[in-house]
Amino acid sequence: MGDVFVARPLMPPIDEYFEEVKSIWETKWLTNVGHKHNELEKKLCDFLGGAYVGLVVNGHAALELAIQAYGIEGEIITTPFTFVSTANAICRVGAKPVFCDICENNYTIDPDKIEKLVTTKTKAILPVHVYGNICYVDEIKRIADKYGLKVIYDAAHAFGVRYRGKPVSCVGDSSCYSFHATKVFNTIEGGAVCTNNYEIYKKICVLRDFGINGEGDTIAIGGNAKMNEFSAAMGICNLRHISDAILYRKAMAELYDSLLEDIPGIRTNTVQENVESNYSYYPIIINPNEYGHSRDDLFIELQKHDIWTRKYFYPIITEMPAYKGKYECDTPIAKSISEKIMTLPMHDSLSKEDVGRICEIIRSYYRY
Ligand code: T4K
Repeated sequence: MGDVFVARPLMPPIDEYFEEVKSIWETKWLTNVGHKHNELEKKLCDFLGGAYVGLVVNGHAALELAIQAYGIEGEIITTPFTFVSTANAICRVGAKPVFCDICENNYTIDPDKIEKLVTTKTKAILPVHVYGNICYVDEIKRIADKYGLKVIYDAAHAFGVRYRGKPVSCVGDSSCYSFHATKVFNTIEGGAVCTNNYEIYKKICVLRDFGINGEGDTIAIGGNAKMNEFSAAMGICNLRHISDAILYRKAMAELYDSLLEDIPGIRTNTVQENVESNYSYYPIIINPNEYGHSRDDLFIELQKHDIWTRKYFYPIITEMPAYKGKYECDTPIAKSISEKIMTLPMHDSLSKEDVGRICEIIRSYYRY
């Protein structure tokens, strides 16, 4: 039996990719907003349901550029239960992250705890959709409207997720996607800001290209965050297969659910009402008192069988050396979840047999 990884990239048949990149040899146009780039932006507008999609070099750049495009320099309310990129983006553009706790049931920001963190310096909320679960978007909108705050979603885990029948990128002011190799949809490395605001889209375009608006017209201090043509071609190909890939993930998630449901101390994820998930990740919570082992024990046990799970997200950001002691943080639920959570392998190369074997190891290890 070979290694089973937590994630594997979605890859089109190699001939399909060759066919797609052939024209690059004719045009010799490799980067700087080429044909493939523009084609992918258009196709993603349709898929993500936003009026504008600004492609960038990765999901982290999408976050930094979105915050910069809104000119936010004050406090931004987010959660410590996310990939470190979220908080790094806030800090690196000169804003201050204010950490809010999450909900026990879906691991996203707890809207009941946001309001008491709002101060005169608060400029935005940056909630994070996690694993394919979405934030309480309606409650977040109500709070943002009440205090005049922008809402920029970290939608790195939410590509293809739909809420009440519409792509989830339709909520909030902007949604930032990651198209990293390990994500549901990838452009090898890549990302995008999806927005309905033309001014913001234009700012993203300028900021990703050194701040250049046209020849001799540098209007902002931007960096280089442009997506190259090979990445865009990968995206064009992968977009043709994404619906099948998500359906396959759904089937694997349902298989996990059925095989894990009666193991004491193992809690699986529940797909939310009115949400079509993308099954980005398959998180489980391990309750050591009932299961007989901690999350860390199970992590090692699975490794012994070449099953490579991940502790997404452990530790919480405020416990990382770069952040510890620098920010006030009253987030007991996030801390407790981060100590009990593990994401099991979930991708479109996972076989039913892999899932069966993983669940059998988890079952046999119960109180062993
Ligand atoms: N916001 C959130 C909420 C995010 O989760 C992320 C990224 C971002 C923002 C920032 O987006 P990007 O700037 O990355 O676009 C990974 C990814 O690097 C990162 O994209 C992701 N989140 C994070 C949650 O996970 P690692 O260090 O855990 O990944 P790595 O390299 O260990 O890969 C995991 C598994 O995937 C490996 O065991 C094998 C497999 N793999 C990986 C790669 C890179 C492959 O099979 N092929 C590959 O090419 O960070």
